[in-house]
Amino acid sequence: MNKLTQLLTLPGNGVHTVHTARERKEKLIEALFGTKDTAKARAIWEKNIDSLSSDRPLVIGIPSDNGGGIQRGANWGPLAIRGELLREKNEFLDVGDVRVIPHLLHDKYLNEKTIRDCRKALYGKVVKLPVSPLSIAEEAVNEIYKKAPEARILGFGGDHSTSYPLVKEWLLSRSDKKKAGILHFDAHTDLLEERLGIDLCFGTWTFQILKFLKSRDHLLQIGIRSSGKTKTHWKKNVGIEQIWASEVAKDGADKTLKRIVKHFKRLGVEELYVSFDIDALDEKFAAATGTPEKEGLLPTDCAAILRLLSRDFKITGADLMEVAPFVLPEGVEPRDQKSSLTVAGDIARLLLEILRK
Ligand SMILES: [Mn+2]
Repeated sequence: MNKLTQLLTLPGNGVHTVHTARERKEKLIEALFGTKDTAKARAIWEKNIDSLSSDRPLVIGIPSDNGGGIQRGANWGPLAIRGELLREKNEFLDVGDVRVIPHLLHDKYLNEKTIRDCRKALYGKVVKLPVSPLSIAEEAVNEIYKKAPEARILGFGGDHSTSYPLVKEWLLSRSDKKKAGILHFDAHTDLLEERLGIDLCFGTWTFQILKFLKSRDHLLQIGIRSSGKTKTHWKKNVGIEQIWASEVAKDGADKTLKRIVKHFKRLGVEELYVSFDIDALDEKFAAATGTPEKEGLLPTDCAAILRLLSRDFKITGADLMEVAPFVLPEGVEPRDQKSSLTVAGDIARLLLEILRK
């Protein structure tokens, strides 16, 4: 049996439910595979995975919000984003969702008995496969790069901790670390070393990814505006370059793009991974998320920057994180929640477009 079809499940099905969201799941399966029949869809999906290649971008969902901590709900992101994405025809292969046990985060936090019990529950027998969402994602993405080293993967989260396995495996699979850079869109730095004793969560994943980089300046953050520390602190003490949202508002997309290009070119970077936390956008466009923030980036600026960036760099990996479709923050109209999902769909389409180049 293919390892991937054990680790993953049908697109949109990674959140284990019996009846909840059944219609949405069925709709997605029908849109992707042309049938409502799960057995038939599964056969097509397994065949797709067997013949996996790098001729078109791959989509993977990691529907886990167990690494979140303010307002959960991003576990429904992969299902909702795909629903928006499929409103228009798109060229990608959907490899499915990581199978999520919602109480787990990473296998390193578990004892042997729990791992054994969960293996039985997930795989029907005790097999040597991971059981926590981040561990399953690491193994699945690693397997994809083994099968298709040139694969361009677009991951849908999940809280932002689900970027950790995607970015880590992307970096580990690059032969020349000097040429690999990360552009990280976010309102927050996610640069804590640990949060309440946990080293892999939405607030720490970026810090934990730094050790896999050639050097810390190979990661550039954009959209930052909600940080207890100043920009100078992050640069001086942590070695991270940032472009805050206020600078983008002042300088505009063109000048910002030039800064980004200059930063990466100086380092000899040729290839980029784009991690996009939806809260990088202003809360007017991204209300349906755990920590919406005012005075953020405009979707038009992000689109201009990313499209032009893909002329100068190969963009070979990307993700869209923290989309929480059912979350309605105080003071937000249900109408705006819906439009924020439309924006998330636009960003997903944009990321696919730049991966396709
Ligand atoms: Mn984040």
